Amino acid sequence: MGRLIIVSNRLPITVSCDGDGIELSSSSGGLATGLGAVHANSESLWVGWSGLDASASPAARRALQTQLTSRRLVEVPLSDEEVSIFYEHISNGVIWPMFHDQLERLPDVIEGWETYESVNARYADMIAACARPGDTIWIHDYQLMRVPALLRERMPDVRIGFFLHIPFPNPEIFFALPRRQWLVEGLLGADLVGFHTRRYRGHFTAALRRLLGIEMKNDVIAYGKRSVRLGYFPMGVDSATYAERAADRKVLAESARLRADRDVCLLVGIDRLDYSKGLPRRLLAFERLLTTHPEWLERIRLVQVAVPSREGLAAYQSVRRTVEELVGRINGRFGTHRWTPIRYINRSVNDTVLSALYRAADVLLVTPLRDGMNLVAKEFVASRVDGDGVLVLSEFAGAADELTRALIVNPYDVDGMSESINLALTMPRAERRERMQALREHVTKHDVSEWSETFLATLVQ
Ligand code: GDG
Repeated sequence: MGRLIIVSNRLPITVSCDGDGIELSSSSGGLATGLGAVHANSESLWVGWSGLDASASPAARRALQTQLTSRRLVEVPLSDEEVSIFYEHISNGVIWPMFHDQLERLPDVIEGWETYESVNARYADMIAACARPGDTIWIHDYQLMRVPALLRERMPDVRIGFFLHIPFPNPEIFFALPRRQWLVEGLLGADLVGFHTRRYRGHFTAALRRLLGIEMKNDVIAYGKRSVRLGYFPMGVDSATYAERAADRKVLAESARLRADRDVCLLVGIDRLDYSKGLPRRLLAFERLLTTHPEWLERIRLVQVAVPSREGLAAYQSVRRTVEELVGRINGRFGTHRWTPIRYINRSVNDTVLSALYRAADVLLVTPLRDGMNLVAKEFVASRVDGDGVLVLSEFAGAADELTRALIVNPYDVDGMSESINLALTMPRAERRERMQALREHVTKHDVSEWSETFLATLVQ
């Protein structure tokens, strides 16, 4: 029986470097936590970049190596220039906005595809150096879309799966990308390409039809002498862990602190500070609510966690400025000496506070303009062991296909969102509980282990 080799741009760790010393902690992002259990419970290897600065001392590098080896992690080192071109410019500056339908954010001139290719080739080389016959390779996400084809050249017979964590755009948008065919051909080096939803797979098959004249039959396409399976696998969360944490003493104490003022209803938002997450319109909807429903003045509070992200890119600095201006304006306009409408937290919070926020919220706001899945929505549901709480969810998050008993909103419709928030705040208890029960049944049944097991079982079938 072969091993599993997981491949992602970043390894599931955060490295902090102090001179020659090194400290490793586990990352808490969706992909890292999602695959963490698979990695912990098997003989797998995990290949990726450590995030360690290229200027770290040789002693620090050696210390890192030892720690990585003990965790079965294999590093692909990247130079500063590669990080800047492959990761920041092409992956986050071109592919990310395009795949989230934000064509106007593309730079006028796109340069750096050669670096994307050469870095992807280095990942392929590293996998080929580690893999043994019979191993299964599972590659993740938009930074590594050329790796399946590059690895196939090096290892024609190895079993390769690829999962895209972000949406695949409508071909009308995707076709604007100068290197569209080359990227698609990169993915077709895999035996199985997986998406979060049926719709994203539909966009991909439409692109294949138009670019290569290929049709899918029974989830499979014929590509040269090989066949490639295309599937959709909605990612879940580790619902048992969230449920357990929600009942933890520390979490309950923190949640009680958040609810100290019993007359104030709590709205919560938790997002990376990314333009795709729809924060400005969410804040405008909150402002509109305070204007059109003044009965909520001094009776609601929004706690918004906005985790800093990709701060080197101008688009991210700009969304941060917009969000901070809006928070300042709304707090200045409506706040009183005893009440501040928005509590804005521009850093990540620890797991205890995260669970307490999920547990304490009357309403969770998940209103992205586009989101591959959105795990925050599912973590909230998994945390509501009390069976209460309302989820307001954007129709443009992949999660909306499954979480149909949430209050579904159009994140571009500020008025509509504000009315939906009012509806959420005034929803009768029986309806809240009935909706939450339906959501909980889904999220508990379709958890992250089901996701990884189904993907891997489809890959080896
Ligand atoms: C990409 C796709 C897709 C967030 N803030 C804190 C914190 N988090 C954790 C959440 C959650 C994860 O980060 C965020 O996952 P999302 O799914 O919401 O969003 P992306 O980061 O954009 O992820 C997305 C996902 O990949 C998986 O395929 O769903 O569509 O864009 O797990 O809990 N964790 C802690 N403190 C925070 O402040 N501890």
